[in-house]
Amino acid sequence: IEASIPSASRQVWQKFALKEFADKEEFQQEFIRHVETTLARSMYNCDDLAAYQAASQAIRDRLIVAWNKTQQKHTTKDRKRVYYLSLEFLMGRAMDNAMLNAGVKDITKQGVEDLGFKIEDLLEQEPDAALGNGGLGRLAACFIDSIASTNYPGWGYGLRYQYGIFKQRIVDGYQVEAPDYWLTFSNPWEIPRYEIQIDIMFYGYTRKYTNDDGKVVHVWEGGEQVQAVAYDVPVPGYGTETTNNLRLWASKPTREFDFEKFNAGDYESSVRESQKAETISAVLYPNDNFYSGKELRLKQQYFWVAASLNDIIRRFKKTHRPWKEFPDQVAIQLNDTHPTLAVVELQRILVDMEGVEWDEAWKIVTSTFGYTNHTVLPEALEKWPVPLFQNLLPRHMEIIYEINLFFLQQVEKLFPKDRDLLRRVSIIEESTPQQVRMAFLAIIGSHKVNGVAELHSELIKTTIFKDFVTVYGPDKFMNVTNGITPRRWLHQANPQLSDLIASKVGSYDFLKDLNLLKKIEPFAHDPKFQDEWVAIKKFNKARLAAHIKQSNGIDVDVNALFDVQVKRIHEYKRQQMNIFGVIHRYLSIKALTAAQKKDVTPRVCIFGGKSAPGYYMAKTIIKLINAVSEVVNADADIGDLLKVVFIADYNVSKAEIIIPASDISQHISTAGTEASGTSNMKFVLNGGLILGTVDGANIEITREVGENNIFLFGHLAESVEDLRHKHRFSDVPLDPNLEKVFEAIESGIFGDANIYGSLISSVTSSDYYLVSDDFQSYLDAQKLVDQDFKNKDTWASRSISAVANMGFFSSDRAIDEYAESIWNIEPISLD
Ligand code: GLG
Repeated sequence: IEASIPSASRQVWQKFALKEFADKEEFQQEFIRHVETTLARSMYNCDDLAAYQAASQAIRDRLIVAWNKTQQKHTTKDRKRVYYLSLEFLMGRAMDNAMLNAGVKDITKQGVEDLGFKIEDLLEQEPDAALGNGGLGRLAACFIDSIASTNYPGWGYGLRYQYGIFKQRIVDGYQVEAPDYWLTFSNPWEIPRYEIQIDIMFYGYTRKYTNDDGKVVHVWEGGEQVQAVAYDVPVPGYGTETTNNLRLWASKPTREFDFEKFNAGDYESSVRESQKAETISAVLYPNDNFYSGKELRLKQQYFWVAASLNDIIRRFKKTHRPWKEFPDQVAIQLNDTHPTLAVVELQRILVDMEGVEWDEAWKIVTSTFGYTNHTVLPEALEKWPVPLFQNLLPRHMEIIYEINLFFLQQVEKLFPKDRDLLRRVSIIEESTPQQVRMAFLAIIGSHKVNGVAELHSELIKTTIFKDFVTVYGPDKFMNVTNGITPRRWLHQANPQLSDLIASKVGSYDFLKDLNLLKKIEPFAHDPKFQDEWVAIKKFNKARLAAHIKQSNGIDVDVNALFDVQVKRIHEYKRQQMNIFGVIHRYLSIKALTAAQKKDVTPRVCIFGGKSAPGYYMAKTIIKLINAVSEVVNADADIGDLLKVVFIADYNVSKAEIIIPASDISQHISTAGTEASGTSNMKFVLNGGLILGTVDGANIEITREVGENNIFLFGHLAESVEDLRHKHRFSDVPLDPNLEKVFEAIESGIFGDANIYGSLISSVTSSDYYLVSDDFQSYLDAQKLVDQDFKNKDTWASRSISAVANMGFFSSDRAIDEYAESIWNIEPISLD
C-alpha cells in the first residue's frame, strides 16, 4: 500500500500507539484532556452535557483503535464478508453499550464519580440515534451488535438522516409531531470520512452504441449528480476485540454552488441546487409497515444502494480477483425490499461498466443477494409506478425489463401456456400506470428468501409468494426467527436482573450464550430466589412509576399489575381492542359494590407508541386512549383499581425503562398479521408474561417457555379469511360486551363521540382486524390474568421459568443461522 510507513519508522508508531485504559486514572486523564482541548472548557464550566461529551470522546478513541485493528485483520485474512443493507438502524443511545462492550464500564463509572459526576446523569445527556421506525430498524441494530459479538466480518450500510423519527408530544390528547434534529451537538459516535466521496447520478437518458469489438454497450448519462459522503459508526462486539462498521451515507452537492450563477447575481438559484442535494438524506420516512410512493424515497434508496455497492466493489477490486469470485467474497442481505435496487445496480455495473456477459453477471448477482421479508400486509409492499421509475433511473428500468423477460421465459418453459401464471409473477404489474413490484424483483434477484418467524415464513409461501414456490420449488424459501441482543435488552436495561441471574449461572457468560439461562430454572420454586426476583421487578416498576409521575403527573401504585402495550400504533396491532377492553374494565368496576371491589386486581394500563403522521385511524386511537385516561384516572370510584397512562414519545431509551417494569405485556395482533414482533421477546426476557394472540414469534415463545407461562387467546390465522368473508357477506352480530363499550363512548363520557365514529364503524361494518370476533376471548384471557396475578408465588415461578427458556431468542442465534444458511461466512477471531 502506497501510504504505508517505512519499517524503520514503525517502531516509533508502535511505541506511542493508543492502548486500552489500564485503570480509571488513564480514563480520567483522557477525560480531562477532552474537556480542556476537544471541548475547550475547564472544571469551571463543565456541565453534565460537556462531561458526557468528554467521556464519550475518550471511549470513542478506544473504539477507533479496536475498529482499526479489526479492519486490518479482516483485510489481511481476506475472507468473505456480509453487508447488511438497511434503510433503518434504530440504534438508541450508544454510550452505555460502548462502555459495556469495550469493557470499560466500571472504570468510566468510578472515573467520572471522582471528577464530580454521576454516570447515570451523563448517559441521560445522549440523544437517541432514532434512524428507524420500529421493529425492522431495531432488528437491524440488534443484528449488527450480534455480528460483531460473534466475530463475523460484517458491515451495515444505511443513511445518515439528519432528522430521525419525529418526536411525539401529546397536546389535548392528540399526537403532535416535532422534528428530531439529533445532530445539534457533534456526534462522538461517528467518524466522518470526508475522503470517501462517491458520485451518484439520477435522471438523464440512456443510449447504446456498438464498440470496436462489435459489442453493444449501454451508457447512462446527462443526469443530476450528487455526492455521497461516508460516516462510520464503530460497532463494538461484546466480550471480543471485534469492532465492526456501520457506514452511513450523507448526501452533499457535487459543487458547493454554481459560480456562474453566483457571479451573475442569481444567489438564490445558485444555492438551491446544493440544498436540493442535501435533502436526499435529510429525513427518515416515518411510516412503519406502510408504503407511500414518493419520488424522494426512491431517490434515497438509489443513492444509498449505489454508494454502498460502489464501496463494496472498490474493496473487492483491491483483491484482484476475477468477477466470478465476487459471491465468494461478498454476501449482501436486503433488509426488506428497500434496497432491492442493489440487484439492478450490480447487474448494471457488471454488464455496462465491467463488460461481463449478461448471464454470467446475473449468476454473480443472484449468488450474492439474500432477501428478508418482514410483512405480508399488502399496504406495506413496495410498488413503484413505471413512469416515475423510468424518469429517475432510465437505465435501471431497461435492465428490469430485461431481467423480467428472461425470468418469464424461464417460467414459460417450466409451465407452458400458463398465461395467468406469467401475469401473476411478472415484475411488472399490468395496472394503469404499470408498477414495478419490488418484492418480486428481490425474490428473483436473490438465492434465498426468508421470513422472520415460523408462521410468517409459512404464510409467505402460501400467500403473497405462492407462485414463486411453484416456480422455484420450496428450497429457496426459509425461516430465520428474529432475535434480540441480550446485552442491551437484559444487561443494560435490567442490570439487577442480570446480576441476579449471574449469581446462579456463575458468570455473565449467558450474555454471550443465552441458552445458559436454563441454569436458573431449578430456582423457579426457591422462595429466596423468588423474593429477590420479585424485589427486582418491584424496583423496576418503581423506576417506571417515577418516570410516569414526572412525565404524566399520574401516581401509580407499584403493587398493581403493570399491563403494557408499547409499539407503533397500527390497526393490525389492535391497540383499539386494548383500549376497548380498558373501557369494559372501567364500566365493570363502576358497577361493583364496595365489598366486590375488594376482589379486583388493581391495574395500571400503560400505552406508548407513535402513529405515522398521516394515519388518521391510528391518531384517533391515541386520542381515545388519552381521553379514557383523563376520565378513569380522575374517577374517585375507581381509585387505584385502574389507571390508564399514555407515555409520549416511545423510543429505544424509554423502552429500556418500560420493558423491565411489566407484569403483562400485550402482543395482540390479528392472527397472521404480525410477522414476528421482537418486543415480545424483550418483555419475557425481563420477566414479564405475555398476553397475546397465536401470531408471529408468540408461537415460538410459547413453544419455548411452555403454554402455562403465556396467556394466549383469539382466533387462529387459518380462520381469519373465513371470518373476514363472513363480515363481508352477512350480518355478524357485534360482541355484546363490545356493544356496551361503544354505547359508553357514544354517550359522550370520553368527550365528543364524533371523534371516534370511524373507529367504531370500522368494527361494526367490515371488522377487518376481527376486534369483535376476538373480544370475548380477549376478556376471558384478561380475567385469567387478574386471577393468576393474585397468586404471587406461582406468578414468580412462571416468570422465572419463562426467562430460563428464552435462550433461543438471542440475535446471536439468528445471526449464526443467517451466516450458515444464507451468507456462508465464518467468524474471524482477532487473536
Ligand atoms: C416488521 C414486522 C415485525 C417484525 C419486524 C422485524 O412488522 O413483525 O418483528 O419487522 O422483522 N416493520 C416491522 O417492524
